[in-house]
Amino acid sequence: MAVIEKRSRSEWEDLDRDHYLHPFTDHKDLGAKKSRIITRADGVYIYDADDNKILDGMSGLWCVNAGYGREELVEAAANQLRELPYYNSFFQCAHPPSIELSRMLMEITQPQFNRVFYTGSGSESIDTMIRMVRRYWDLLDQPERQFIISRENAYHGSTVAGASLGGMKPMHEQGGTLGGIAHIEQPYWFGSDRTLSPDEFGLQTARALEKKIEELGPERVAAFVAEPIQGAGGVIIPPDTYWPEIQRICDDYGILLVTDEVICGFGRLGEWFGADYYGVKPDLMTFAKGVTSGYLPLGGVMVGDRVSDVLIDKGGEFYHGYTYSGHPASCAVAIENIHIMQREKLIERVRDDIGPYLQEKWHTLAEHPIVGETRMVGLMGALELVENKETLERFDEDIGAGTICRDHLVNNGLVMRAVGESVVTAPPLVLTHEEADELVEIAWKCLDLTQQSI
Ligand code: PXG
Repeated sequence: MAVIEKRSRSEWEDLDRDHYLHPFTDHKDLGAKKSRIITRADGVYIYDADDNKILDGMSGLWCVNAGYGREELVEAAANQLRELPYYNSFFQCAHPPSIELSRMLMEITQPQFNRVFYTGSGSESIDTMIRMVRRYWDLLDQPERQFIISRENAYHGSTVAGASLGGMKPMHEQGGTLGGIAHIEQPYWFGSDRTLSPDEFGLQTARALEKKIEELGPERVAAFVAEPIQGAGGVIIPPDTYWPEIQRICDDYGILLVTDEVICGFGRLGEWFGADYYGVKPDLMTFAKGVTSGYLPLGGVMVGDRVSDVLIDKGGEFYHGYTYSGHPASCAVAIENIHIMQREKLIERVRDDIGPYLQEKWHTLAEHPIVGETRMVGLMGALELVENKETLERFDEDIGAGTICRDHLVNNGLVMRAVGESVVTAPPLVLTHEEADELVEIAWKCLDLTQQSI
């Protein structure tokens, strides 16, 4: 059965260092420190090559929503690979898994969504969405509507289009960016000077969209794209006033509203999608990650009637698609993953049970001397590390407080992610109460260790 050699931890580390270029990694640094080799996983736990058991407070990379060790998903993939491992959906072909998944997605999305385009990842979904948005306005004889507005510190993937649309400056500086993209301020109240109330700040940052539209010229703006809650940017939860005002502005100017649901979709916030949580009505939604709980790669774009009607009625052939658009095994896994979420009521569980439970525990961390703020919606949260709890003054960036804390966490059996001076979490939706207790206990202990080591 085994197709992979058995090797010692140090053999894996050496081969890894010598041959494998990792995503978002400084390889000189990695060569000195070596990778943590993860060998297996079950439930909410991962295990490394020394068999250390680690609670995965990040669901892999915000994706293993249904948890590890799901035989149903393994079976779904294996059965489909036996039946039909691959066929494309170009040239008037389709197969049952991709069609059935499309039908199911209609059921769990808002009523304006009746069609879906598949991709292999979140980045490809973003590229697809950008091409669709621009094509839509072309077909409406408004080709000058090219500008897509997104936000500073947003993350929308790392293809050229994804990196350009995202608001991560260090990414813009590597490899160049696309034109026709503009960024506005993010609704990050804690990161502001906090002279406004969160509600006032929410309105002000939403109105930055209106300002930007006016500055660019309303006739040149195609769409606004945003994560309902920014994930990789540090779990930036917008004030309650933010999204209703964004919806109003998009409606007033007639521009398309796109929510990037790559992290917020598939139950993370206790609703199927982030747009449902915030009560907004997007024209398009990009998704990936949680659609298969990460077991196989799959992404896509939900295309609302407003856009699909124009693309279909006026557009003719759309020259766009990927070899793995609607891959049969990925779609079969997605179907079973959605069944699991429905059968086990995972969304209701996040909304009414484990979500409120973990949130309450998480907020107890706000009492720690180096924590300035805790925040969490559904099972997606952050805490802000501060040097001075009274003034909320942050640690000097050069200290790397977030990374120090993250290293203590993983050495003590918990994965969370450092984003600057904050630490973020997004555990699997199957987290139990006991596991939530464990997560918060380890977090407290590691905040102590961080305080001592700074
Ligand atoms: N949009 C959003 C909102 C994302 O979070 C993408 C698009 C791109 O998806 P792909 O599948 O192309 O990676 C993402 C991905 C992190 C981290 O460190 C976050 C992501 C990817 C890798 C690392 O938080 N999000």
